[in-house]
Amino acid sequence: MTRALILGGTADANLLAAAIARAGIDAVYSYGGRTRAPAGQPLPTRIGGFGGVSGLADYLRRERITHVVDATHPFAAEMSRNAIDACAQARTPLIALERAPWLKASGDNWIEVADVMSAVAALPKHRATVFLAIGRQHIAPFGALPQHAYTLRFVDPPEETLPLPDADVIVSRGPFTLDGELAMMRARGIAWIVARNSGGTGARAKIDAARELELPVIMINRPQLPHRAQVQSVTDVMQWLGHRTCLGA
Ligand code: 3Y8
Ligand code: NAP
Repeated sequence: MTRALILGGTADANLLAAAIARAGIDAVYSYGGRTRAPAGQPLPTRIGGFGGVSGLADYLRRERITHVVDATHPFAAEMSRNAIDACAQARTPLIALERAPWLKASGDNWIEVADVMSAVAALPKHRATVFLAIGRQHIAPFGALPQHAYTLRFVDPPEETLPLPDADVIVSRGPFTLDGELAMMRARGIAWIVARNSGGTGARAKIDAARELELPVIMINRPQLPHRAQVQSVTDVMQWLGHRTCLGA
């Protein structure tokens, strides 16, 4: 009898949860507890960490999970690595629902970097207006460049003072629209954008807006993950779970 654990927290995970609920498959949706009011799901939901690899392996055994789908974000590397190790320990089949990275199109002005520290190093030294579209967890390194006027975007309002003397926070959870991104960038005179190569559609609009406004994007590439089975569509996950969705579902 199938009982799936969905490691969620993304738009793709939400689409998968809807398909699983429609199919009547027994499953649990899991959030990491990063946001105050995560979107509701049509599945029983748990919120918070498992307690590392061993905590997740124990959870899989205790909850008699038969399949794990890692539908987390490409930058949720620790969760993804833990899932690989815990599923190996508990001998639970694992698959990742991984969306393709954004590819540079003609007209894009990208500076591709490996990590946040390299993104800081890629910014100009002279004062500039910079849109940091990388969330809240990795802001501190930009404190090395206090001369810039930063626009940040968080899901929830900041709880503590920011390590940046000139920073304004937009509180919004996305998905975002091209018109909205163009209007925001023009109104704020944004000259640089720092983004992660999340892929998917929920955060793509800022990349399209940057191309239209001919702005440079410092693009942080995804962390490397150990090998795991992965697919790029909800339909493929449903088939992996042993459920044939009607075509085009
Ligand atoms: C808690 C679940 C939906 C899903 C929305 C997607 C799209 C919008 C793009 C920008 C970039 C960023 C950030 C972002 C995107 C979707 C999707 C996606 C980027 C929620 C969610 C949770 C989170 C966690 C949050 C992180 C932060 C990252 C903001 C829910 C809304 C910047 C990633 O304040 C914090 O601590 C937030 C932390 C991890 C990255 C960071 O380091 O700050 N996502 N985002 C999940 C959990 O607890 O398990 O609250 O409902 C999900 C979504 N975020 O409803 O359609 O699917 O990718 N999320 C990045 O791309 O760099 C925003 O502003 O342009
Ligand atoms: P992370 O750094 O890879 O994970 C750190 C720890 O958080 C994990 O070891 C685990 O704790 C816990 N955790 C993370 N995701 C979890 C989940 N779905 N269910 C239960 N525990 C989880 O994770 P992150 O980058 O902060 O991402 C956290 C969540 O936000 C994920 O659901 C992810 O899909 C979503 N998200 C992240 C980004 C991003 O940019 N990183 C973007 C959009 C959405 P334990 O070790 O205690 O088990």
